[in-house]
Amino acid sequence: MAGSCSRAAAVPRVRYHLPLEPAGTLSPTLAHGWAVASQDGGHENSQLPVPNQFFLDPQAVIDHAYRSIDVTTQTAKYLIKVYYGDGPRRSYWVGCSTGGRQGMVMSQNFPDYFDGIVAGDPVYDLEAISLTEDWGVEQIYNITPQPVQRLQNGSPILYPAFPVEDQQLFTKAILQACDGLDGTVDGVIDDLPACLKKFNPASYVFSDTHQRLQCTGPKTASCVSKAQIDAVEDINEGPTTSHGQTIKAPAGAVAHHHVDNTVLGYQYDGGFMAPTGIPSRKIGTPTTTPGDYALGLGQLPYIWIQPPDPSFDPLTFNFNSDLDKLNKNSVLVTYSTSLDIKKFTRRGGKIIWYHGLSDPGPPVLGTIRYYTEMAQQYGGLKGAQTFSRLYLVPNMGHCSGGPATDQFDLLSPLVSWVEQGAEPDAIVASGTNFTAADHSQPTTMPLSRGSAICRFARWRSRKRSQLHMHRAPASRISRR
Ligand SMILES: [Ca+2]
Repeated sequence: MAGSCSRAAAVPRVRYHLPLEPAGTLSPTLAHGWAVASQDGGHENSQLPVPNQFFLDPQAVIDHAYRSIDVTTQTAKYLIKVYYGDGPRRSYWVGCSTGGRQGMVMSQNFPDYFDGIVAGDPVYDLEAISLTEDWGVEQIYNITPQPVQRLQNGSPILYPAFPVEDQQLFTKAILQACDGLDGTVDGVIDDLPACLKKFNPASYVFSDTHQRLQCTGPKTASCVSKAQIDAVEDINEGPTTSHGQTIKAPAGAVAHHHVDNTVLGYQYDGGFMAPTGIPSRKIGTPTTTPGDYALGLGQLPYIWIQPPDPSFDPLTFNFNSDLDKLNKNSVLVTYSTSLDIKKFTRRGGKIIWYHGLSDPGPPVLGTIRYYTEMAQQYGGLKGAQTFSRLYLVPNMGHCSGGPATDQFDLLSPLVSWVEQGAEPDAIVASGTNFTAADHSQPTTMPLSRGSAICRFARWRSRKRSQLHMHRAPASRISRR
């Protein structure tokens, strides 16, 4: 993932109407006439024996944190000036994942480089996200039947803990409970706040079979075990000590004017247990290890425990006794978790975040928390919306994927906002990944759909997994 999603775009003078393209991809492309630059974060994983090995090189960490973006941006602007005889009048950043984090770095630390920024599914606190991912995989590992199978490289196969039939049962339950709450049974939960008040996997009773999702006796094909539900609930809640105390990722506590660094869990959503949700990163498949094993888990031994110990098995990280080993200061975190973007906003900068509600990597609640706390610095949501937006995409996985309307263009509305003052509202989106298998009662809904993604309104934090969203007016949504 390192650097692979990052994109920098600098625009000389010309604007074009852009076709819809998948979220998180380079949009628009060179074919649309933009001057575009992209970079690799300062290293190529393919050239390293172990991808996370670059974390052992302090300069490589700085390059990955911010310097590669700085140098690339300056170089791109220089080349534009040389080629066109004049520098760009406007410059824009579009990125997802690491690219989303880098967009936030630009708003906080290089506020005069870009006029507009699109930051998707940002991994803005890598240490916290690494701990969330490690915690999640440990929950699945702990219920995997022994002996745990391993690939030749030692990576574990955890799929037997939660096979696809059980994943589908869980998805059936949450969709049966929540899909229709928004008025349309279509496999998408558009009213997640209402869903979260209603859906409790441990007590859910299927309306068609009148059986519980959680087995009341031995495990059968029509229920999932208490151990499986407990694991899912722990993944939802996020890391805690054995006394139930939440955990803070310490590197985030030294950033300038930093966001709350409590480590978060994953929101229940329609795509939570879809293949692109939790299964892709915490469970894996019969032949592949969970995706997080090479991502957040793989980072722990190289950067998040100090001193680094490449031989450390991240599945043995103890959320009680190992907390004092955590890295307390890393530019990877301190350069992207500041709430202070005043220099960016004072010169008219606009920033749009988006995040998949079923992202199994960086928890969507982290982006919501950042946005909410950032807004508090600017007079609340109303003040923040003079220069920013946050869009939450139901069912969408990390940057794209899942039974979701994951194809949309946020750059065009951003450009219109920066250059014409046209404030963005509901965004038209489409998707083609809808399948009957993700739905409790197969309907005649088409597999390709259009919808709208909505402006975020507010988050109530009585519980870590509660949120509220502004819903777009129905008249603006055209389903097809
Ligand atoms: Ca629905």
